[in-house]
Amino acid sequence: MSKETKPDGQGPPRHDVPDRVENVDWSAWRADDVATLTFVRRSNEVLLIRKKRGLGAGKVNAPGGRVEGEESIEECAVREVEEELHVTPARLDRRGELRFQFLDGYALHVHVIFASDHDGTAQETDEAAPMWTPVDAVPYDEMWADDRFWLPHALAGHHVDGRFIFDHHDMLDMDLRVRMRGLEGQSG
Ligand code: 6U4
Repeated sequence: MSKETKPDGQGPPRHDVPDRVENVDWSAWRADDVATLTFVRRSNEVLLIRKKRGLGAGKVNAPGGRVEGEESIEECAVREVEEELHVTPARLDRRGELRFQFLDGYALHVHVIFASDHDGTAQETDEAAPMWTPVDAVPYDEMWADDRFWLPHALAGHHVDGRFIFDHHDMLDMDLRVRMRGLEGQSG
């Protein structure tokens, strides 16, 4: 068995990884993994999870995970919500992109998906416990540090584009752009 350890965001810092967003060459940036986060909506609630294993275990997040093989972003979103909660999300809408650079070299590109419909009843699995949560009571203190900055905009229907530097679970720096809903067609 190979002892090679791949970066996973939780390793020791590498000295060649910038700790400021502005010092990353984003045009050359390549993600080690592409992943989805899927927010299923039902009236004024959103379906969150208490994550039980993997990156961010113990935290509250949306269901999601890494893209596998040749599947599309939407196929990944549906598969991950089905695997984690036995719910099939429907009427998917891409709501943003998040680029995470960890100091150990790990780079993760996350697509934020919203689902305005779903099929099935959320059930606890080995991976996650479901939490239907009022949108005005999202427990940001129990989530990844970046979520409090971009998720309120995404919940309001806006498109988010975020870049973040993390040292393990600590957010060191970020750059967030929000495209307001309704302004897409405007120029100037
Ligand atoms: P495997 O082992 O591949 O099944 P998988 O569920 O695919 O695991 P996982 O759990 O290792 O992936 O972690 C990827 C998930 O973690 C993605 O859904 C995005 C989420 N995630 C990672 N960093 C995050 C951050 N800073 N903020 C956030 N979600 C993050 O909101």
